[in-house]
Amino acid sequence: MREYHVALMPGDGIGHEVCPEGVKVMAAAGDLLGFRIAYETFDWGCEYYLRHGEMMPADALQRLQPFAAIYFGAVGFPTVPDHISLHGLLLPIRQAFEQYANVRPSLLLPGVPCPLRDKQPGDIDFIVVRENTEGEYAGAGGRIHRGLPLELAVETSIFTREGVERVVRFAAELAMARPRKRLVNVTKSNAQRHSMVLWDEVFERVAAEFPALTTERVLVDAMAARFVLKPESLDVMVASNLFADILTDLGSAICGSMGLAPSANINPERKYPSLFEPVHGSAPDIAGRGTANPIAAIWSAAMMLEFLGEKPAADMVMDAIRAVTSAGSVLTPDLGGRARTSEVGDEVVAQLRGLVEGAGGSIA
Ligand code: GGG
Repeated sequence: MREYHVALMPGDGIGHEVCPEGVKVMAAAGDLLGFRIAYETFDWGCEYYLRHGEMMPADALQRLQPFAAIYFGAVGFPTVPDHISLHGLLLPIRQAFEQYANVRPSLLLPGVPCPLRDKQPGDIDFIVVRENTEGEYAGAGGRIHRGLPLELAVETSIFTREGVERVVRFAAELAMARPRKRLVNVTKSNAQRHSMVLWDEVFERVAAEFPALTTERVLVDAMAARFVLKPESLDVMVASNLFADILTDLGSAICGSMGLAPSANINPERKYPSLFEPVHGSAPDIAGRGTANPIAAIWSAAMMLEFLGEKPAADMVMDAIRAVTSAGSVLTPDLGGRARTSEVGDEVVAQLRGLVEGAGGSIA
């Protein structure tokens, strides 16, 4: 039997509620399709920080390095400043493990009410590739004269030629693998005349290597409007760390819920483990109630299965998710339902089993 070793990091808040559902679904897929995932769980996050004064131990990266992948929940806790938790846990992992391509799909699933008028399932089907190791999240800067009237803070965005080139190439290859083969470069190079002009130049040079691609350059503000006005025109986009983070929250909103947005933080060279997590945060307002939508985490698990080489299982999990949203009878409150987090996970598993039985027991 094929076996994969995965680091399980639920993190904070609803991470503890949605990750078990992803684990449950992956176990069921493994039983049906002949693979097994062995987990080691790490309790790093804000509660660890409150006990130890650090979000994860000093040797965390060495301990994570041997795993095939990392399955992550969420980070953030009301009594820990967000910049401490994000810069203490997720960002060091993304940066040290060169997870430079953050793949964030937006798909309008069947049965999910769309806040945009007249949109049908499939009308929204795009992927944002977010530069994930530098840009506005590089962490370069500082504060001086704290508390004084002349207090000053500097936060410098870092854009390197190599950093831009590798993420644009990844996005171009991803777009080439999709039927429409369309790639939009999203920047703000009219205002940011140094870093984003470099980005645009690199984009043009890399895109020229892919003559079959249709490319476009759109400013990020115009792209925000296009998400709402014409999302069906979008296929693959590539954008900086901050711009893509903002756009993808909008992407999940137009697809009906933050609870439906998955992501993969990929090190394409596979030199380091990649990390899979829902886009949503720890949601302290609903944490502990058992009502968080686990679909984003389950979909992120499907992305992990595909990355591990289990594409039939990944496809089957996606079909099961579609069956659950389409039926509409077991949905969490964010989608207008009354189901609990674990009931949605159980329903995805039931649909998985149904799909295999429907195929006469042989999907591989
Ligand atoms: N599961 C993702 C998560 O916890 N996100 C919290 C957050 O603030 N993320 C910012 C980011 O992804 O850069």
